[in-house]
This record gives sequence, C-alpha cells and structure tokens, in this order.
Amino acid sequence: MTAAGENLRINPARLWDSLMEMARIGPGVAGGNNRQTLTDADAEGRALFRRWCEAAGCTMGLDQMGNMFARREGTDPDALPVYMGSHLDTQPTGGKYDGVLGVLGGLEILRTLNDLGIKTRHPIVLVNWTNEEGTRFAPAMLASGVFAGVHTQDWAYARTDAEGKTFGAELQRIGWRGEETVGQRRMRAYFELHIEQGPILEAEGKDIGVVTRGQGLVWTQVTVTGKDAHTGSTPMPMRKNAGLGMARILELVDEIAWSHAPHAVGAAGHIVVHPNSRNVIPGTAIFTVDFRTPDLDVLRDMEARLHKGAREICDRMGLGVAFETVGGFDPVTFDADCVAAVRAAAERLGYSHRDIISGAGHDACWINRVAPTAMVMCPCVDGLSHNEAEEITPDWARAGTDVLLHAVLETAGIVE
Ligand code: HGY
Ligand code: MN
Ligand code: MN
Repeated sequence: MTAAGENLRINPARLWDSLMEMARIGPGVAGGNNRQTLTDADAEGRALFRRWCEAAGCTMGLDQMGNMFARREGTDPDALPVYMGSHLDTQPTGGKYDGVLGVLGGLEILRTLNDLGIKTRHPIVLVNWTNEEGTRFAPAMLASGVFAGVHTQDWAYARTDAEGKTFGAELQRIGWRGEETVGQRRMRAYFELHIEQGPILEAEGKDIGVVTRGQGLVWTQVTVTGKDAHTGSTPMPMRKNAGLGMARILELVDEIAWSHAPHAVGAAGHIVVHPNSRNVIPGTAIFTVDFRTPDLDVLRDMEARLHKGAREICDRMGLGVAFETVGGFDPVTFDADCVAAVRAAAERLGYSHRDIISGAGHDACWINRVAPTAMVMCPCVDGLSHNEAEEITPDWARAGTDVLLHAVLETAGIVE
C-alpha cells in the first residue's frame, strides 16, 4: 500500500445506517430478517442496492442468474477488475449481517473512495450473488456455483422450492433475470467480507479472521419409507415407522460427527415427515444431513458411514431408504497472495487478528475456483448466526470493512 493509502478508513456510521436500512426489508418476526432468495423482499432489497450503487456512480451489470455487478471504473479499463461482494438473501430466520455485511461493506468502500477522490488502476466491482443460502432452492451458493462452472444454468433454473416453483420462473417473476451470460467475467481477484458465524474470534478477543481455508461440506437428502398407519390401533410389531427410522439415523449422524471431533460437524436442519398427522404413524421421512470438516478424507468417511449405517438401520426395521446428494463442495484453500493482503491490511491498521478456517460455506468457496480469492471475517456475538438474534458491533463491522478496503486497494493499486 502506498503511503497515500496508509491511513484510509471507511465511514462506520454510514455503513451502520445502510445495514439498518437494508434490515428493514424482509423483516423477520424476532428482529432479524426473512429476505429469502427470489421473493418480493429480495427484489426490494436488490432495488435499494442498485439505487445506492448508481448513486455512487457505478454501472450495474446483471447476469442470467440474477448476479448483480456494480462497477467502479479504474484508470486502466483493460486491467482485470478486483471483485468484492457477498449475498443479500437471508435464511427464513436469518440475521441482519450474514452476507449483507459483505455487500454493504463493499458499498461503503466505493462511497469512501468517492469521498476521497481516490482513483485505482484496476476497476473495482461489487457483487451481490443470487441464492447463497440455498434454503428455498438447494443447494447453497447456487448462482456463484453456476458462475464458477460447477452447475449448469439449466440445472439451476430447474431447482424447485417446497411449493414446486422453479428458480428460473421465480427469477423471471421478480424481474431480476439479466441478459449477461454467466461466468464470462474475468477477475484480478475476489475478496469477501463475512461475519464468522462461529465463536472463535469473539472468544479470543480478535477483531479480524484471516481466512486461510474453508471446510468442505456434503448435503445428503435421505428418504425413509415405511407405512402410514393408525397410531392407536396398530400393534407395535406391525409398525413400519419411518419417523423412528429417521430418529435412529439422526442419532447415527451425531455419533459419526463426534467420532471425528473436534473439527467435524453434522446435523439435519431440514426435516419433513408425511403425512405429519398426530394420529398417523409416519410412512415417509425426508431429511437433509449436513456434514462438514476441513479434511476431505474425513468428509468421505462420514458420507460412507451414513449410507452404510442408515441402510442397516432401515433393513432391521423393514423400512426403505434412498439417498440423494443435494449439495456440497470439497475443502478449499484460498489464494496465498490474497490471504497475505488481508493479513497485511489487518496488521497495518492495528487490528488484532488470527488465521481461521471458515466453518460456513460462502460464494468465495466457488469463486476460488476461477480467481485468486480470500476472505475477511469479523466476530459475531456468541458466534450466533442463522438466527434472528445474530448480532455484531459497529466496531467489528468497521474493522472488517477497513481491512477489506486495504486488501482491495493493495490489489487494485491506488493511482497518485
Ligand atoms: O450453509 C452455509 O454454510 C451458508 O451459510 N450458506
Ligand atoms: Mn452467508
Ligand atoms: Mn448464511
């Protein structure tokens, strides 16, 4: 970083105001957000983001997956842009900062550069990736996955939500399907600011996480089939209880994750029993097992033990079982030079920091396949996320965005 940039800082009050204004769109019921992808609330949040970016002098690109690209020109139009961004969609009971801090922190950087009349050699592009969460349309990081060539656009367009609506139809309905072909953009680098969504930084009193790696994940949707029957008049030996089969498999999931402590984790957050009637033994149970670990061999072992153990449980109980992999990616290692730029920025700015492995998945995990990529993390209160009570402090937001600013400028080059 040239001397000119040494003391650059963002405007933390303006950042916080933007976060709070965005949080008013798609409110939850307990102080957080329910701004799920491709809903009217998502469309409203996108429109606000576009207004803010255009007011900051950016041109807005929009591709066929609804990914939004706000471009701030550099002095060298031929230089590959430095990208930064995250996602504006939330969980159904999401927080105000998951994803949003990365997008609006990037916006604050553009505003700060404008305030100070700073020119960069490389253009800078701020991204809002569509459907990072993968709740309504599995898998997570769907649109950045298409951008990185992991999924085809046709496959993504055909993904359906619980009501049978397709991703493609909903993207068209909310009016945010662009014309730009997905994935043609070339990047000098990509940086993503995100809350940790875990307890480590706060517990250690660190302002910044320098994200060196991201753990891998696999989402296995399991369907257990038994027989609907009366809960009162059906003798116990005659029952084909898919709900009980699911319960035993979920016990196995917990046992598998603990067997690879301390880094592996496992649970099922998506659970549906059919017919879900108080006096009917469930004939069908559908649930998605989410296994994660930084070690690829461990991930494969967990997946294999789930398949083997679930089949043994169902065979003993006379139940059917089927598996479908509905999402996942291998553990990622971020670009050493980009990681070094993040670490140098934290040191230059005097923020306490530590290297960290991301527990959550992020768009950066896919973009890492097509461009030099790194992430900046800030703490969150009690490590809580994917909960409406998710909280950060304005100081943590400021620290993360200051570090993102310096890492991006280090890479984009300030023009004196
Ligand atoms: O699932 C994840 O880790 C991310 O929050 N979508
Ligand atoms: Mn996120
Ligand atoms: Mn999330």
